[in-house]
Amino acid sequence: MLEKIKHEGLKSWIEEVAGMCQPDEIYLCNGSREEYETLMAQMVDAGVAISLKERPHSFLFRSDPSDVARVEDRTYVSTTTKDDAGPINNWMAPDDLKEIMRKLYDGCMKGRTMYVIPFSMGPIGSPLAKIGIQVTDSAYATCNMHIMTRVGDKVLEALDTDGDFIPCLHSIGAPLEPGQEDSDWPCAPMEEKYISHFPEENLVWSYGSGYGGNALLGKKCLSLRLASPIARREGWLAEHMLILRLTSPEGRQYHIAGAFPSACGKTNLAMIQPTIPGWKAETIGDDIAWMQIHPDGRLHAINPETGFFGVAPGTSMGSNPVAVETLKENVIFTNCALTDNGDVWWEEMDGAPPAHAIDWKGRDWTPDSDEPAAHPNARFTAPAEQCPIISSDWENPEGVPIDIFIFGGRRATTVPLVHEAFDWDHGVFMGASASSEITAAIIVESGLGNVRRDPFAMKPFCGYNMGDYFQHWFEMGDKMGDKAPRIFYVNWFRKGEDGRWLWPGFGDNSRVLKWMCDRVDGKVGAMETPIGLMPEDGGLDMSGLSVPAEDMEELFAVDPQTWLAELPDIEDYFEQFGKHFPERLRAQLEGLKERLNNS
Ligand code: SAT
Ligand code: MN
Repeated sequence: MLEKIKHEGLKSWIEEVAGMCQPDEIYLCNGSREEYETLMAQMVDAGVAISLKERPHSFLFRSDPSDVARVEDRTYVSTTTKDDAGPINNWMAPDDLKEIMRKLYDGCMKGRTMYVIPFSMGPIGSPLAKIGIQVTDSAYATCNMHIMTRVGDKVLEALDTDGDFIPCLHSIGAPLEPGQEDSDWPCAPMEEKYISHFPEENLVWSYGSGYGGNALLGKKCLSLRLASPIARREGWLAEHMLILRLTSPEGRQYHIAGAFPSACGKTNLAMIQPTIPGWKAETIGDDIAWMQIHPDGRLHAINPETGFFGVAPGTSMGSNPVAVETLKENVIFTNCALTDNGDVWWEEMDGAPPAHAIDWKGRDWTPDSDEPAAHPNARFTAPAEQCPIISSDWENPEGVPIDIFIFGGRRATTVPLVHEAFDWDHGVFMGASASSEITAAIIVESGLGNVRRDPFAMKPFCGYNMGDYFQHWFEMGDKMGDKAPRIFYVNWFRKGEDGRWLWPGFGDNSRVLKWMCDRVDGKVGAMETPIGLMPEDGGLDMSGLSVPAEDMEELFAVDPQTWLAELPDIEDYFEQFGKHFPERLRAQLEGLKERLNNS
């Protein structure tokens, strides 16, 4: 099986891992459709996957109830010194962490097959692409990798005999004794889960979880936690951002990259259907952007992935018709509910809830049940090429030139619908001080709904000291000068005192995007406020939409006292970066304080 591998370094790494994990068999993936179908058929036969009668080539999986999201407490950035990982990453020295994990890996694949997955993040041959090799004992992870990355022989060819690759070792951590019956979603207990990154040697070791970001190692592990320090060294950006193209009625194209924390609507925005006449949107990516300064001086972005791993609950014709279309076939669903006619269901799907379903835990469910039928972080894994508005340039190895950066999060109060940075440095401050209410996409101690700082939506994904990351952003701006993208901050989630959303969101967010495009072209003015530039009265195109005047006022309200009250929290947050904290960021904080005090 491994004869196909001509790369000695790769072969010896696989042999070393196999010696440690002791799988019954080793299988080298070729990335073919047939391979995917064979693996799926095996999982259906084993009762682990449910083939959906109502959706061609689509399958439902139910995870163990303990394995439903990324586990930030169990995620490590392991550098020689703690200082290099910085204050907001979990840290352990590489030798110590490896010693613990080697014991766990010892014999962990007994009774199982070890899949070897050669994959490329980014179009093979793109100057930005990176090759990884994931080894895993999960057929589920293997099938997901087929959708999310470019898997197969082409990758081995590109690697040739001596190319660079990033080794990514994954085990669910559940060896099988002879005769032992397997469970539907084997995984290790929480205290044995480790999602470990060794940026100094570009290595990922993940153990104990079969879920998404913990198991599909090309995604957060390689493309963000390892890629971010590589990007810093090499002078580019690896970001937790969607990429989309907007085309105006005049045919002018704008490219937008937006950073939002997990489960804050990145996929919805990436697939936006503008409600303003004549404007067209195309999707390029919904989660990760790799961006390099092009010879033309502008920042060009590629989406390193080939699929969408999106949150299912809330996805509907109202919120994201493009996703609904994308999900018609060839989809892997995880932790959704199963209807009696053999389809998936989740909360806020179109139409009435089913009278009966099987919930994500495999129990009978009716609309009277106390718990939701789908887990709030239930996911779909769908091929990007199935997206009806995927851009013809989504695999362009040169990427697309970014005009606009958007930062944002979920905030019920305080933060207005949109404001623009005065300049690049101020934009870096906006990204660095970004905050959001906690969503179900992560397991953290503080619980849902609490506000936390999530700089650049990279808190869980930055593979080095975040203070240095801020500095890197300043330096990228210096290099780009007046060719740098403009920076904006949005909050689609502001609520009235009665708890209602003030802004309709979804397709109507195009009104805000249009204002940004008009700003880029110098077509509209802006009002100066202490926190940034905001639309002038009537600056936002509201044609065909009626939002009560009081709501509009509240959406754009900036209360200096509320902002001043938030500054100590931002200051405390910044404090922890110590000598890594850039002076330029402190100057921004002082500037904001002064403007608020003078207003
Ligand atoms: O589980 S993932 O990390 O892949 C998705 C997310 O939280 O953004
Ligand atoms: Mn994400």
